[in-house]
Amino acid sequence: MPSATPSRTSVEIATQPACWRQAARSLPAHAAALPRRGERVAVVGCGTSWFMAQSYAELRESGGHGETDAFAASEFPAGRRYDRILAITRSGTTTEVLDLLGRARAAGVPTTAITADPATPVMTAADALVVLDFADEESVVQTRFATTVLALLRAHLEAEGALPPGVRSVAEAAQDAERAVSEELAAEVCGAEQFTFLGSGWTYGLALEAGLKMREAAGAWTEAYPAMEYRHGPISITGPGRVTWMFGSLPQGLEDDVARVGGTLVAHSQTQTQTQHGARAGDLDPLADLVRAQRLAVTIAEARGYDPDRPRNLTRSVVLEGRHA
Ligand code: F1P
Repeated sequence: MPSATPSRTSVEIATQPACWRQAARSLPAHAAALPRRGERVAVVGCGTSWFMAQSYAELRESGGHGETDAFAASEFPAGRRYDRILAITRSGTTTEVLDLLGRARAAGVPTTAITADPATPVMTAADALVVLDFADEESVVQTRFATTVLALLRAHLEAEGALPPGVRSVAEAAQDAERAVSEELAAEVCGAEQFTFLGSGWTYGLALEAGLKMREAAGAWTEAYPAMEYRHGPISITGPGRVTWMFGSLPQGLEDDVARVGGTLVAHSQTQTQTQHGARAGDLDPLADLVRAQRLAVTIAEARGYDPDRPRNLTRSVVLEGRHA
């Protein structure tokens, strides 16, 4: 049963529309530290921050701002040369990120870090910094910091005059998020046994993050795939009492495929054909849709008797002993 006092996680989730607007307003103060048009950029992070890195990399490259790759900080390919490495780390203490920034400095590659906490080692490890302390969280499980980073980066692409086709402004996304923080979640979804999250392009990172959130906060059985990969095997998991959740435009035929195997489909955007005819009333920006998945994670955690503020097996950041001062 949900407790009378809402969890810190729930409270922080509800502040996302305001955080995204504040991030967009703060852009002029941060723009000089962010990747320039044409730069070849690697975006890195761990966990949630890695998934935000993936979403941004897709948005940036498909918006025509330059080649952009995303890596888990621990998997950065040593031989690659980039014009800039952009690191995302809420805590500013994650060992793999700090190690990578150290190696980049030694190799003379410019680095920028986006963090929530200015009193941490990342402040000296990176060449340029973006501090989004207003979006920091008490919650161990990341929600608003991650989406606020993406809102800032999205606002930056928007300010440079090119978001990929079909991607809305941050102002519109924030408006959608107002709905996402308050609209009721369907009982059928809250009671499901398994969840497969799908995305395509920049929304694939959101699907990965939704899956991680549900595992971290609720210990839920989740999977995440690129939307077109789903029919190449993963659909075998779907069935009655199981959910398939699409972030962004629904590929043709997917609705029928999920129905055929008896699964429950969650999709808050139009199909790809409908996209060509403009947005449909009721569509939700995919980043706002992630807010719904965060809320679902809290709902399921509480239903299972877990405290979303004290996730199992998790700490605010992973600091590996003996690896970094
Ligand atoms: C990254 C991170 C979190 C994860 C966990 C451990 O933290 O992997 O995404 O939920 O709490 O740390 P950070 O580098 O963004 O602080």
